[in-house]
Amino acid sequence: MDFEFSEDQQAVLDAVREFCEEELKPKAEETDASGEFPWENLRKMAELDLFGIPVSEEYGGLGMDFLTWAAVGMEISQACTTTGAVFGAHMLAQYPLMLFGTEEQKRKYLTPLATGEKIGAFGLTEPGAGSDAGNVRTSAVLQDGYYVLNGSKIFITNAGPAEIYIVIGNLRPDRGARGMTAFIFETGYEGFTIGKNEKKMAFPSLPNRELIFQDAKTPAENVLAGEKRGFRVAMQTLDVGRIGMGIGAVGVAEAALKHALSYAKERVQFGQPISAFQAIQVKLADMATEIECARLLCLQAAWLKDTGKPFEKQAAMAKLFASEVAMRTTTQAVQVLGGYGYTKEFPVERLMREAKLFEIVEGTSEIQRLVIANHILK
Ligand code: COS
Repeated sequence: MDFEFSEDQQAVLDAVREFCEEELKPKAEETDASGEFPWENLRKMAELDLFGIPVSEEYGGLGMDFLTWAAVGMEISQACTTTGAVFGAHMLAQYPLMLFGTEEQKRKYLTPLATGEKIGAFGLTEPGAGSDAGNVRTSAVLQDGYYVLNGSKIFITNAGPAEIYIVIGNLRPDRGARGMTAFIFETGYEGFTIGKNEKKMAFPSLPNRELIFQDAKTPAENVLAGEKRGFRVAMQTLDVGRIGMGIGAVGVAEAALKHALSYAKERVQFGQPISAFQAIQVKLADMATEIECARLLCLQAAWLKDTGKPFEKQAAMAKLFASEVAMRTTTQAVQVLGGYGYTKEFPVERLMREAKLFEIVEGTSEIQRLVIANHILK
């Protein structure tokens, strides 16, 4: 087994690390506090071709793999958690197009997403369809060459700034998952509007908004993967999305460990840096070990995907483990910083609030355990 990145992968990673150090990290606090979508960061990432890493060159991508995408995502998330979350959510719109898009859909929609010219979002969740993803009630009817949708979506990451949306509607709401169908929507389509933004525990600069469909029309050719295949589209999208959330969680955990390490080396108590005390060393060692395990699980899931092997179980494990590691690591980082860790002077309290998102979004820890159990009991 080879754990080395190839020369090409390493070259991308080196460029990304430099970009993160110079551009993202220095203004990560500002990006978080601003409440503004991080357009400037995203524009620079587009210049570096970071949005289309696993997309083939004919659709504007780099033609690389999900392993590189995952490793890059970890670097971005570690440097700026908000930008990392946008990067992860963007893939939820790209991936179903990569997997199911017709040639025309790929040219029209995948290309601007891969080049970073446009941001994407994925609309599945509804007030009554969260963990129960098969219960989508947004109705869809084919009329005069258009699908007409009525209903709403909630908590949609990137909604607002995004210009391309993959939306799961239902041709037969009475038949649950069996009627679900995926559609492509663009900003400005008749009857399609963006609703309220959620005020959250963390990530104020990351939009999580409602999508509202009131006789909203999308052309018939914008059906993705064919009628009544929407549940499969959603599940397969979430498989990759879970790797995306895993890498975001690893980034948050790594950022917390870095702050804990530097504080422990500087903070003097009882006449020596607290890093000299075994009580602190044990915490730091556990944090580092767990992060390494989470990172390897995420990279393994991405590698399995790249090699065409089943990766769904590993993706769920990666998301589950990495998000719980992020929660444990950030909690311990606050503990290492003590009273200062509880203040807003240091970023670890923010990281702890951010970590909680990953245990919930794109399938709660409980759902990941169900998915894993289904696989191992098969
Ligand atoms: N890839 C492809 N097909 C899949 C799949 C996957 N990962 N998971 C399920 N399917 C298919 C099954 O093969 C089955 O097909 P058939 O009807 O042809 O046999 C069908 O989908 C139904 O599968 P299953 O019975 O397992 O579905 P459930 O309704 O029991 O749902 C869970 C399973 C709970 C795992 C699913 O609803 C889920 O993942 N929920 C969480 C959703 C989520 O993450 N929400 C947050 C969204 S944030 S964007």
